Amino acid sequence: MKGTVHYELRNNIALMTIDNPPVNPLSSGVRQGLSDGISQALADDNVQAIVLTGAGRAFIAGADISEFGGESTGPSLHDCLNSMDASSKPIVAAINGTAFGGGLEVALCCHYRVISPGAQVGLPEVKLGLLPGAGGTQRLPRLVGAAKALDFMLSGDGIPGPQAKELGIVDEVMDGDIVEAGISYAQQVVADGSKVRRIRDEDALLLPDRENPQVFDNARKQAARKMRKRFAPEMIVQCVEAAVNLGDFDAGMKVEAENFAQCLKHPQREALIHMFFAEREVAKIPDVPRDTTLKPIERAGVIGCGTMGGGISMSFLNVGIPVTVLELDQEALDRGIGIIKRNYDIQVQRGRMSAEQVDQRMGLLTGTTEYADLNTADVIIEAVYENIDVKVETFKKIEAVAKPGAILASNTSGLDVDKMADATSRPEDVIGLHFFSPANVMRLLEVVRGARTSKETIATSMQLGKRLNKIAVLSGNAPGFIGNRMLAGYTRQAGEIILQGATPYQVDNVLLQFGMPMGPFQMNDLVGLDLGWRARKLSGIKPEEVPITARVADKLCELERFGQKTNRGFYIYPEGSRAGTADPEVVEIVEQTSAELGITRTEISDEEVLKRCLYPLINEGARILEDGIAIRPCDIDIVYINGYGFPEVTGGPMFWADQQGLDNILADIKRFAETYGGDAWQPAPLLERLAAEGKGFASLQG
Ligand code: 3H9
Repeated sequence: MKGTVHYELRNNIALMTIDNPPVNPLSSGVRQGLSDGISQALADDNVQAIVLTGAGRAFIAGADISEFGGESTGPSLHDCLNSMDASSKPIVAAINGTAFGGGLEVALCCHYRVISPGAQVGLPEVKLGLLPGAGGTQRLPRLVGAAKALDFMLSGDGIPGPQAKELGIVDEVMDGDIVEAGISYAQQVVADGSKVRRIRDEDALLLPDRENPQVFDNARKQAARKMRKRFAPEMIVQCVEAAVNLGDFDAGMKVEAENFAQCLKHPQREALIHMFFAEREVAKIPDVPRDTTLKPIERAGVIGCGTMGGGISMSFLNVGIPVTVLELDQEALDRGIGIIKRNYDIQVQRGRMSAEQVDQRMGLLTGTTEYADLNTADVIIEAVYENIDVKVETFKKIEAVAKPGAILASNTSGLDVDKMADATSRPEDVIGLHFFSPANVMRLLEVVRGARTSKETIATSMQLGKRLNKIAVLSGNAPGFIGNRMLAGYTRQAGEIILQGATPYQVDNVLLQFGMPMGPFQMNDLVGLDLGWRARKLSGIKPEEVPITARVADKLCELERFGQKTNRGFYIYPEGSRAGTADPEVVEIVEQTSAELGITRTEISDEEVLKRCLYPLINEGARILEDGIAIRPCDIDIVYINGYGFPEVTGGPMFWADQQGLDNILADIKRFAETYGGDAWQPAPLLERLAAEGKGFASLQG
């Protein structure tokens, strides 16, 4: 059994300390310990009250997530909670650290709660596709009212002790040793007559909500806005409705149990729990030990203050790391710094930052046009034009000024990091740090290891990602790394499909319905169709050599339809709007292009559109695994969800592929190869092997 609960007597108080490192989830041993401890305390006449606390940094992090979907042993959590709730001796929760999910629900079964100021409480189940299923949906509304309870459960965010007191979740915030504070609180309860306060018996705050169905309408609207396509939010709202309208606690608990069971068996729950563990797994690099020495990062240098350089600088400033940003001339520097300031000012207008915070962040920023000014930086990231010769020259300049041991990083989105390392005499310090645009917003950071990058440089870069509030994934050094290499097949298929019979609007719509934040053609309009068009013109490529999938975009550019920036691209954008409308003229251009290429247009089903766009991601993902570019399938899932908007509720492309069945995917790929030919549909050997063995990508996870 995993975990335990220590039991000791402190005069007339039984102190129970949950011990299941590192964060005390409610694993089988903890449930057993809770159950035994309560029985022991109730049977001992010397015990007048019980104090429950956690060892280490957490009170209880919730149910043991790794037990979901499998067999569980030991007493059920509900049995433990019922015996606590029914206890004739008062129980005080001394919340020393994180009390999340089932952990907070345990505290709500205690009769009183005291908390350290720095401890957090939260019901984050919704983020895992679940609902608070240990009485949380029934007890919290009784404690704080339906509206606040819904807000708390639908956001899933934690709040610190003082806010928990303000909301009414805890009785006292207590400084100092929280265990001592809990014991003296319990002694006071005993001195006051040992009153036992059971939340289940209270309904004063529920009654007004019975006349106010608006509370639930609002919650549903909030969920639809913030958690598109999620299953759990509606389940939570229904539970709170039951708490309010049924009045009877046990009847409400029945609804909670039914809805929890529905969440538990829903594919979203499995996918989101996969994401939870994947986010932690990607930090583990098999050949880079956890205790690898980290280089201190106290100051950053950024080369280039355009869109990427500016966003990267903001990422550092946002976490208090001073930045020196370099531009070629004063005008470009002033413009870039002006944009950073404007971006912060917008945050102030939206109420997300104060003017003082902006001043403080801007105070950490220094502009320069001299490479020599980068000589104090612990990490220097170049964000110059995406061309290997330009990058190599930049690395020579960086090397000349960087202090010994500084990390020399490139923000390239797919170029050869080793070539840049070769330009220096210290390849062990060179690494790729691929931020995604807008760099101050997007969570993904692809960390690209070169052939000679040192373990210290890798470990420090992964840690730096965490410090910048990003999720860092390690990639090998191969063209396009993980994300952009996979993307190539996706965009190519989208381009081919519209020439074969679909419209750009059908393709975008299919992907939107799947849960992507935008379709490939909306994405093209956002990025700007002119980028590729101009690059092709500059390269002197002949019109007949332009890839067929770029022909429509190039024709749109000839009409000065560059995308959102000119209010016209694949879509028409009313002035000032980012929501485009379909344009029959574009459909005509697409049809005309098909005719010019001699392609007969036929109807393509939505199902085929989806498969043809997504399967190249999976097939290429398999190759990336075979080549050792990504360490694990879950690393690819994290990249695609956090960098490319792949819907989180699917668990990422590789997890989703397993759920579809690799044999089914392989059969479709073979069918597409027969119908459409070309090398695009060559199945990856790994995909063939796993399908033949009846396995999924998860079998590689180790
Ligand atoms: C629930 O409670 C359902 C109930 O309502 C109803 C039941 C009937 N279980 O994040 P960290 C592991 S649902 C198992 O790096 P931090 C984690 O995988 C649950 N394992 O630390 C990692 O392992 P490893 C609702 C868990 O300090 C290690 O602990 N609760 C659990 O940055 C350290 O984690 C939640 O959703 C768990 N519950 O953050 C809370 N939690 O070292 C989920 C963590 O092998 N947890 N682990 O990679 C968290 O949000 C954060 O872990 C926490 C600590 C804030 C607690």
